[in-house]
Parts: sequence; C-alpha cells; structure tokens
Amino acid sequence: MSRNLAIPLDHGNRSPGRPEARAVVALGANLGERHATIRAAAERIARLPLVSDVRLSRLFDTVALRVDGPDPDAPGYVNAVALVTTRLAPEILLGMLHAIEDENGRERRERWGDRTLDLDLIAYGDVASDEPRLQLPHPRAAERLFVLDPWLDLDPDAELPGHGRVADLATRLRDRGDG
Ligand code: PH2
Ligand code: MG
Ligand code: MG
Repeated sequence: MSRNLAIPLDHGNRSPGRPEARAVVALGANLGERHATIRAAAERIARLPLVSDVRLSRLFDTVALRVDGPDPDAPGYVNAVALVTTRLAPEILLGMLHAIEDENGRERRERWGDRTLDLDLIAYGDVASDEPRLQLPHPRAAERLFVLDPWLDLDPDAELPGHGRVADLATRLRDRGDG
C-alpha cells in the first residue's frame, strides 16, 4: 500500500501559486546593436521561468531625453514595450530584468546616461507600490511618449493604473509638445 507523502510532487509551472498577471516592460537602448539587443532581450524575458507569454511592440526611434531635456545630439534610442504574462512576483521579475540588463553590459554611472539596455517595469496588473526599490506603476511612465507610443502599438485600449487611458495621456503630452 502506498503512503501519502506530504511533499508536493510538482514544483513546475502547474503548481498552485500566484495567479497570472500582466506586466508591462519598457525596453530602451542607445548604444551598440540597439535593435538586436531589444529583440534578444524580449526573447530572454520569454524564456524566464513562470513567464508564459511575451508580446513585443514595434521598435521606435526616439530622441534621447536627458536630465535637462531632449538632446538630439546624443545617441538616439530604440524603444519598445513588451506585454508579459507571468506568475513571477513583481519584485522577482524586476530583479530578473536587472540581471538581463547586466548580461547586456549595462553600466550604471550617470543618471539617464547612455546605455546598452534599459528594462523598466512600468506596471504589474493593478499593483501600486511606493517602495523605493519597487515603484509601481513606474513614476515617470505617464510623462514619456517613448513608453506610451509603443504600449499603444500593442494595446490601443491600454490603461496606466491610477492615470487613465494611455491614449489620452499620449494625446495630452503631444498637445503640450512634450514627452
Ligand atoms: N531612458 C532614459 C533616459 N532617456 N530617452 C529615450 N528617448 N528613451 C529612453 O528609454 C530613455 C531616455 C532613462 O531610463
Ligand atoms: Mg528607463
Ligand atoms: Mg531603468
């Protein structure tokens, strides 16, 4: 007769855990092989454990935004957004995004300096967090057309939790000649 073991037999993707959530990740690069880096990063995210789906937007060419404003003389960015379906907790997902930045030779010297790869967690479901290490939604996303435009490319009905429709935010920034 077999005994019932108290050890769960399946630690894999089907084990009960957190429900799937939809995370929004912004990708940016202004050094190196920017397009290839962005595409490879999206594929890398898709291979993370507990990530079941990744949809990557088109790639957008954007002018570098520096601390003191847009700088057309700085190396231009390629920006994109990925919609990620995952059961990773947001802080774990964020840690893995930082690890992928590091794999791509990301250096952290100067705020808003040039970078081979930047991966920002813009939203995770409706989660709101003020923790310094996990700010959700991303505090500056509503002000950045280089995040909102690729997001709209994937999902014209997207909403940024606490800020309303992404399409309306983008229209307001454009009317202001900003973003
Ligand atoms: N990211 C920054 C600073 N400036 N400018 C553009 N165009 N795109 C970015 O992704 C970007 C930026 C800090 O993360
Ligand atoms: Mg960023
Ligand atoms: Mg970043």
